Amino acid sequence: MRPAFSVVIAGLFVVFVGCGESPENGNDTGDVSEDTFDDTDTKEPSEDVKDTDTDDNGDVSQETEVTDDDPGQDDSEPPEECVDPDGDGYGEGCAAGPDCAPDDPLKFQLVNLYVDADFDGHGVGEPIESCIGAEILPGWATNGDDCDDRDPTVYPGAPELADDGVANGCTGEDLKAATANGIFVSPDGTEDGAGTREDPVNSIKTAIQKAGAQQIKDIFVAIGDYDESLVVLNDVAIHASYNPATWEFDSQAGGTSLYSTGPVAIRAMESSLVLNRIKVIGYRSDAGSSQHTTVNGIIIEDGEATVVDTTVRGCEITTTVPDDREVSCKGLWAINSDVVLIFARIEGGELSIQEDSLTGPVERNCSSTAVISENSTLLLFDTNLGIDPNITIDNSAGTIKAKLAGQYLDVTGGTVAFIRGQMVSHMWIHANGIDAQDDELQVDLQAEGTGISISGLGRVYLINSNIASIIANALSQVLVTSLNPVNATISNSAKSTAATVSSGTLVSLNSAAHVDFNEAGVQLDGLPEESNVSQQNLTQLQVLEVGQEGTAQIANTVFLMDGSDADEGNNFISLLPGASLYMTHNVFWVYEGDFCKINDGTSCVVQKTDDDFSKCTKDAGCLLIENMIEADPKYGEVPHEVEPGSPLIDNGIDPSELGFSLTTDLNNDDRPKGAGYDIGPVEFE
Ligand SMILES: [Ca+2]
Ligand SMILES: [Ca+2]
Ligand SMILES: [Ca+2]
Ligand SMILES: [Ca+2]
Repeated sequence: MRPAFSVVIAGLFVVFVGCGESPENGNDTGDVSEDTFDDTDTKEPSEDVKDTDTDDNGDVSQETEVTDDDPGQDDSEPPEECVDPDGDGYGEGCAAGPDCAPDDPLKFQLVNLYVDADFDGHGVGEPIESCIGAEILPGWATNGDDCDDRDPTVYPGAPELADDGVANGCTGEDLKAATANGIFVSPDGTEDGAGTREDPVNSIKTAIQKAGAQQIKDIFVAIGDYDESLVVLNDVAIHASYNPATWEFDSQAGGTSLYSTGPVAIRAMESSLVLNRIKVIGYRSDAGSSQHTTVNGIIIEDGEATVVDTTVRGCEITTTVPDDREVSCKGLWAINSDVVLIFARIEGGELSIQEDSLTGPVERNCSSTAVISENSTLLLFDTNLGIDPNITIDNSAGTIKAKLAGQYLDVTGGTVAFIRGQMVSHMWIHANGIDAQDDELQVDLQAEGTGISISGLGRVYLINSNIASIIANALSQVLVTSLNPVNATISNSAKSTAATVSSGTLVSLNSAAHVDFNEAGVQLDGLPEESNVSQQNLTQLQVLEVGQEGTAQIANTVFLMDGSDADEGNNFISLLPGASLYMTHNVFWVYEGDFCKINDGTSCVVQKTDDDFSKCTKDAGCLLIENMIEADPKYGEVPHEVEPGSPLIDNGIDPSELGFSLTTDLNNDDRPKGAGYDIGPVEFE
């Protein structure tokens, strides 16, 4: 028997996966879960259960395809002979099959699962019989055919990555550019080259056209810089960073970089794209007004992509902006696609808006996002995300407004698994030397950073990962030169939240979320007497915000907050009405101040002073709160070392009790060590 939490976790996916049988909204989730809490689930599965899904779909999403065998039928009204007391469509005599948990609507299918330590959808070892809901959680696979369960680039059917020393598909040999059939590209090639090793073309664009015409998939690109933007409409694998004399991979010589000449560096549609060892940089502009204000590194639309050992930077823009334009940079944008990122780094980009000597009203809006996932399935493995946007407005007068939004990961529908990853960033707005105009002055600066943002029916699994805060600063410096009294309204706001779940689901397992000091402030100089000044400076840190119909399931996770007691906006956790929160075996710590405060009422806010979780009621959305440890985790170097006595050690729950398989940690070391599982991304000795 598994504890109640596993039932809840498995079950919630049923709810959000959108089966016909499932409740229609998030408010029902709590009710279902409540029922499930008392469900002891001790019944043995029936003997004659059919094998509902043993196919090897090779799908990194690890989703099964068994949610509805007969989509044309109305499952809510099964045939009369179907005995289905829990109403999940499965049961004795039911068309969908027997129900392995007849009294639990959140579990219905019996499957043989294999441990999948590298999360590539292919497992190893002996099968483990499991009664589950609609989805297989990360860490499990429906097959046991992985030939290397420590390497997510290697499994049967994997895209072949040239010159990585292994046959990625488990059979044959490594593909080598020195001998392979392919189209070859070198800066020393020619536009009308044959595309051979001896006579390469000089652009990747030309190589893609040749590859399409010759029905060749592999393109080999020599070390160097390529100024071009790519549109990919056929299946190609771009292997880069080769010595053009030997066509051997050279890890020392600076690599291959693609510098976009347009608003999108690579746009792939209805195709399968492999990027291997390349650096992709979105549009660059050094100064002046940028030609493009919406810039993307890579867009994958209605297709699939495997991106390995690759860096993507959405933009490198230093620019002034016309008044009515917003500026945004995105690193990778997936739309209706399957994307796997392994050993990658994805950055929103270096976006810097710089204005000088303007007369108000001045309004500047800017955003930077590392990864956007729309109705897609993403696996990010050992991949880091970052953003680096800023706005500077100098020596200007009158009404000055600036807004900066930064995100690591924006998920609107679909499933994202973020495994062994890190997110670190910094963003700021500075307004310097702002003067009054006609004795009026208004400054409104808003910097807001969000680590993970989930909406729609999006689901994010955060496993063995770190979200470090986006440190947001909003600082203004006012210098009034006239002698007349002025009317001044000054507002500086700097907010950052590690994860926001507006709707959909966040699952955090063996991870860490850390929010750090933000700064919002104003310096006033030269104000004449009798001036009228109204000012507000707000800094806010939040680890987790869960909105209406949002669900967060947090286990074996450490939450850290670096903030001051003076910052009244700081919350560990903020639950809006309708939210659902499940937490077990976590460590919470605020570096300054006391511990958690929970406000009853229509919403549940866990702040950092006074009180404890006991006031976080079911009505407020706190459906399961247990084994919370409110203590200094005693990190040495976050999060890779701990000091003796750390509450992180051996205080975690066995992930299998929550329905997960987790046999390794952030460093690919085995779990557990010592007496039990540790809390956080790293397993300690
Ligand atoms: Ca059932
Ligand atoms: Ca595997
Ligand atoms: Ca593997
Ligand atoms: Ca290979």
